[in-house]
Amino acid sequence: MPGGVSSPVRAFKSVGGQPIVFDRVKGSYAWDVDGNRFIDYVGSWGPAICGHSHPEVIAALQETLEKGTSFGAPCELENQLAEMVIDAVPSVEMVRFVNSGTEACMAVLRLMRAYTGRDKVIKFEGCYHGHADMFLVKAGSGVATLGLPDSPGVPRSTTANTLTAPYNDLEAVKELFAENPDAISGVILEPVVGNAGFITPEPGFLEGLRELTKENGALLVFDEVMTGFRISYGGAQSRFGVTPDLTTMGKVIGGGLPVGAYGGKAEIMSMVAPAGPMYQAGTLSGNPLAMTAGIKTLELLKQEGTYEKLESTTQKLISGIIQSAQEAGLNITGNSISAMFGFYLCEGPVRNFEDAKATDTDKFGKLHRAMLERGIYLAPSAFEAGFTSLAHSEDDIDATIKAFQESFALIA
Ligand code: HOZ
Repeated sequence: MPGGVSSPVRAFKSVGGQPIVFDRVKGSYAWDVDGNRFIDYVGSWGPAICGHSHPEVIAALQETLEKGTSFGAPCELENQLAEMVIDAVPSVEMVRFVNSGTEACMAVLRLMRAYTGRDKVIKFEGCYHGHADMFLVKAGSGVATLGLPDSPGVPRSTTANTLTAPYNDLEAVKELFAENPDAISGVILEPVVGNAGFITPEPGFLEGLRELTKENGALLVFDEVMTGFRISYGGAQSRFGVTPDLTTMGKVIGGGLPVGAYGGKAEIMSMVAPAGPMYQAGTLSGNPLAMTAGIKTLELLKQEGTYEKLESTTQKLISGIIQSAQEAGLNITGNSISAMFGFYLCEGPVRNFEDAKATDTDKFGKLHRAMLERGIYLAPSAFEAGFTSLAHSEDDIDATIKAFQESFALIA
């Protein structure tokens, strides 16, 4: 396997040392093959919002498993999950299930172009929308983590249609629209950035994009692969009160199994085959096991008080992290929303990817190692958000803050 892994960030290249090889996960914990236990803040990169291997999710999966692993035909479970997504996410009137966030973003891009008849797209520096050719321009996640220039193998003719702007910069977006009249299909963004660390939208940014796209006959697309059902039950669009035309999802809606989805206004989604001419298909799409895990996860999240609990757990954690770093005399800036958090070892503020790059990545590598030695598993990159879950207890958070205190003191 290239780099010994199935996805680049996992190789620990930017933090040094050897990757931890997991054996099993449960609740807020992961155990490695040597039997060491870690409090996990990666949560399988987002899906494990109810905690790993939740007993109700496992029981539901066992029941579905008895009926088979794949149908390759419509199943009732797809209808159930589709209804839940449509009820929860303001922009979604129709939804198509796929198998990953990358696939969802790849399809939504085709849909943006098909619907508008325009080829160009605006994305933001440091945002990551999966590994489709057109998105591998100033991308976040593994591309940022490994400091890679834009990937070889991506034709220049493809990325010529990808325009980029700094996050939180409405003026830059205005200029791109002015320079490319009637050519831009839409603007796609992570409404809260989780692939360049953790960057929140400034007041008016999302609203401004909504207005600008409308004025220019372009679509607004929220990539809620990370934020969907995490920032709130209805995602970032619900939390910030800005409704895009289209939305991509993944992670939480699969409850730990491979699922992605894209959805939006019925008029636009009706372009998708076989309702319309825009082609997109998939053998395992709508897979019964994946639908089951998604349905059960959303049912658990819908229970009263879940998001309040996630918010307070995460706030306690990030406050503890910031305080511990400051006590050690380190520069730090950090933030959390609901069950998502992040910090940068720099003075801040961090408004965009350029600011994020000021973080001390060498120090982060040392911190990562020190935390591992204390039984805490953080994302092995300074440019990935952290994730909490309903399973993270007060004791877990206290133990984590204590580990941060010791680790910051060590690296200061
Ligand atoms: N690109 C995802 C994180 N932003 C997944 C990384 C992984 O699974 O290794």
